[in-house]
Amino acid sequence: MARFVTVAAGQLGPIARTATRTEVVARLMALMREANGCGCDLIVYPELALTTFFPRWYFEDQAEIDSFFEREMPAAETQALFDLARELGIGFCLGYAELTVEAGIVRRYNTSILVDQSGTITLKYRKVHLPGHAEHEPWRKFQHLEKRYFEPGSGFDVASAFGGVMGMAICNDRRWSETYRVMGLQGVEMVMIGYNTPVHNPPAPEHDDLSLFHNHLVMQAGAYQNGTFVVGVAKAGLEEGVDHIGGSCIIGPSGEIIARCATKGDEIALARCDLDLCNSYKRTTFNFDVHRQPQTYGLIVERKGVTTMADGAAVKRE
Ligand code: CDT
Repeated sequence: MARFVTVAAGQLGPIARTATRTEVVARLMALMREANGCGCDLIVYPELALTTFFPRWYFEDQAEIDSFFEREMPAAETQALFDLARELGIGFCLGYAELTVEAGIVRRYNTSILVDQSGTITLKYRKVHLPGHAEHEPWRKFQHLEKRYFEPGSGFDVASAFGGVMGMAICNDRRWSETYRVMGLQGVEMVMIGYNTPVHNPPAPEHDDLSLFHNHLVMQAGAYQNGTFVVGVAKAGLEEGVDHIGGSCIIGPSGEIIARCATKGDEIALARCDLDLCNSYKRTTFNFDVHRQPQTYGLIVERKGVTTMADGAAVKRE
């Protein structure tokens, strides 16, 4: 019996700083209804999908920072999305800023959840690779303060859901091959990735013209090298003066893009994914059991940064 998941990439256009949660949830619900009308089982939304991408600003007032965070999921404003999912029988993957208290300590994560067709959270993921910087850097046209506002999560779990093995990553995670391989080693068949990617990267403006190419490059490689579908979903367009890439797409285990959004606004792209197409890759070229040589990969977990050999002595590269 073939295992099909019809999935929608639920791309969002810009969210203004003044937009309320209720207004944003109404946009998410409109996309959900459209996906449901097209026969989708699942819709994937972007990273931090409930607010504007606030790490672009340096804030000193913690209360102002915390206004972008959710203390409960669902909460009063997000309950309607869960209710609609249950009513329609459609699942969703949603990114948001999570504030939680663990052993009396306040923690803040950049989080994504997978919700099944009954409206139940089946998997939670907290972003591991937090890009940007922790201190205010006024020379930049805009900030990228994820290292200040969030702490890193701790793993890439997968869950059995929608008839397959499902996993999540968030934005910058998609650039790291380790992200996909850790889930690949757990047999992942669909990786859902929301993102907010400014076209301009202040420390490396020479990459700006390549930002859309790099977006597809890393997700297509991750899909092929692990024999998995990847669903990459942008919050796109000109948000509070900062232009963000679109390029939301669904990628098959061949590494090919099989569906993509055409605009930088609210839009769905969808594909009927036969999860058994993963098998051909997982059983041949990327049969990990047969071909991997983990005894030679020790440096990947032992060493964080680059160390070079200069004059026979190990030198850490800055
Ligand atoms: N949101 C996010 O992770 N954005 C980063 C921007 C990188 S430049 C600091 C990304 O990898 O797309």
